[in-house]
Amino acid sequence: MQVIKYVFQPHGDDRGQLVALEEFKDIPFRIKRVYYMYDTGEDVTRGYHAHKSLQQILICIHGSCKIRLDNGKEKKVVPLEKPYEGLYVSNNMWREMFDFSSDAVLLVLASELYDESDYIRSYDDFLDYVKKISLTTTEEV
Ligand code: T46
Repeated sequence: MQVIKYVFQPHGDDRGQLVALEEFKDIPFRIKRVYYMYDTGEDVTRGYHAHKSLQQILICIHGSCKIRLDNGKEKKVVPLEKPYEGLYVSNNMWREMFDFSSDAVLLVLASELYDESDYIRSYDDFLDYVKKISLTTTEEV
């Protein structure tokens, strides 16, 4: 599994740091939605789902957390601990966010508006879905 982590270029000067993100330039999709989570309990795990279409960039702009990515065949844990790093999370990828520091703020840039029908919330359904997709793709080749 290929993990895509963007390292953004901060505009730093003696006042501090500023990171600017533009769609199709720094972010590989049109940004239709932004949300963030904070005050996450340190023993809490969020996520436990995949998306059929949604692409996202996750940036831990304060504190730290970890993201578990799972494509149905392979799992990887990616730490996010720098405000200038963004993790690309594609569609068809199971994700779990955990190990939040008490001061963590996890910002998410999303390619689509909120749509509950895009979620796959059962892990068994996710495994069936990715299996079906890979069969369809193989047949098309
Ligand atoms: C994802 C990970 C990284 C909304 O009303 N609008 C929104 O845009 C979002 C994201 C959530 N909500 C509501 C739906 C739930 O009642 O906020 C509540 C918490 O959402 P959820 O339980 O889906 O949160 P997470 O942390 O499990 O997952 C979220 C995103 O939903 C998901 O797309 O990839 O963060």
